[in-house]
Amino acid sequence: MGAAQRVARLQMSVATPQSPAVNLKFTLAGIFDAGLMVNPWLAPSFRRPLERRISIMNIPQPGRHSRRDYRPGELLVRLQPGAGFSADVLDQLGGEVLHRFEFPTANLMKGGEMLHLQLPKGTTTAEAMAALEHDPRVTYAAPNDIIHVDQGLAGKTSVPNDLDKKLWGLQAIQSPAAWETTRGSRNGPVIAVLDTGCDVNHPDLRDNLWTNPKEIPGNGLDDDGNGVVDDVHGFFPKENNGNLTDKLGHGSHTAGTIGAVGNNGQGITGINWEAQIMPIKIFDSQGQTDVALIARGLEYAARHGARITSNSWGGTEPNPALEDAFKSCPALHIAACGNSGLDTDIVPHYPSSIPLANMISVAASDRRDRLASFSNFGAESVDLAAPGVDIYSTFPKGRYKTQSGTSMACPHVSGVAALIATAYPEASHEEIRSRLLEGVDLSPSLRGKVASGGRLNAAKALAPR
Ligand SMILES: [Ca+2]
Ligand SMILES: [Ca+2]
Ligand SMILES: [Ca+2]
Repeated sequence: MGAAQRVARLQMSVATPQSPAVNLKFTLAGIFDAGLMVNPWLAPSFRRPLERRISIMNIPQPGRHSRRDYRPGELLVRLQPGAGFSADVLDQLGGEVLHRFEFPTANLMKGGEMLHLQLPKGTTTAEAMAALEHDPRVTYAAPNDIIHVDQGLAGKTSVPNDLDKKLWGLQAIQSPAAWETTRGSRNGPVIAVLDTGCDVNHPDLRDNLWTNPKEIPGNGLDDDGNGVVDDVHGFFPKENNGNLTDKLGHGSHTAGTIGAVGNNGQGITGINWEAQIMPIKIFDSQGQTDVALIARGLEYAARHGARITSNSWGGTEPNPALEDAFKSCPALHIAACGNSGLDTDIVPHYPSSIPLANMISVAASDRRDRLASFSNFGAESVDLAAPGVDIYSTFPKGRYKTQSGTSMACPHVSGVAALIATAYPEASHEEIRSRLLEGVDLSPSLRGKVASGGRLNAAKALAPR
């Protein structure tokens, strides 16, 4: 079965805390829903998932999945180095170039160009892939996988009176001690959050958003000439504008953990009291994205100086264009490792399993520093754990909400990475990585499950060395 014939099947769900019995059920459902052919103890070559599956990293909810496909009639093509833009290839296929990726770094330029193509009517993606499979001018031709967000069940809806108790994750990672070194900065690192958007008017978020200084809001014009209309605080690649409306809430929640405004007398504080969060709305308001939109988002992040990207989503099927886009964005990438309860050393998960020096994969832990029952793990492919159970954070329309998932663990690490980059602006990716991984609190439950054997500790990560 060729890649083009594989069925794309993608979902996202928002989690609610579950009893162990329910969690087991969800884990099993996740395995079956992931389409694994055989049990996970067989050799890797027999373990290939039948279906593409990309989900926002909350706990999977059975029965909420929607069957998806790649975008019909579209193609992501990487040309061979030196081929340049090959008119021949396009002449052969027909169709048009929807986007020619231009990352500011040399990575893609070392290879040939990466193009997003619309094929002519009557030509299927599978036919085009077959035609290019052995073409010497082409490195790969990949389908533009659709990724679907499924909101799933809501978390706890009650807003507690004692917010400090709800923010157990920030206490567990010793944020108060870390804040003696730095509380973040509005001139600090730009943190791109690739997610469902952001409530840019939320009183606990609006002051901590990155701002494009030369873009005038709401005039329908691209004032700064970067090719995107009204991109004041971030980017919505589907519409090529700055509309970040977050109907699903997932992106507002992850942004709040990284950098809800601290010490402003309301709501919560993020790990960064002050921050520059750049929401990149890769998922549209119907909960869909695809590899081309994700790559556009990473291209934007790279071109606008993002130091860190936070990725609370993923799937099990590799796509060469997705890997290229992460390679070509020079930021430090933090990614959730997934919620299927699986070993990603055996069943890789993307983007978290992309083998890059600047990729950090995050599992979820609970209040007792145990691996969360839903969390993926991997002694080699997952770097560390962070709080991901019952995480309280910002939600659209000025609200707050408790949610669980590796989606919630990932922004804890992104937030601490931002604190490190604020306190030590010259720190390399390698230094930030080693501070994060060597600074964990070791936990017996996490030994052999994540490479560092421990759970994030902000204070240790920031300690002078
Ligand atoms: Ca613009
Ligand atoms: Ca404008
Ligand atoms: Ca606040």
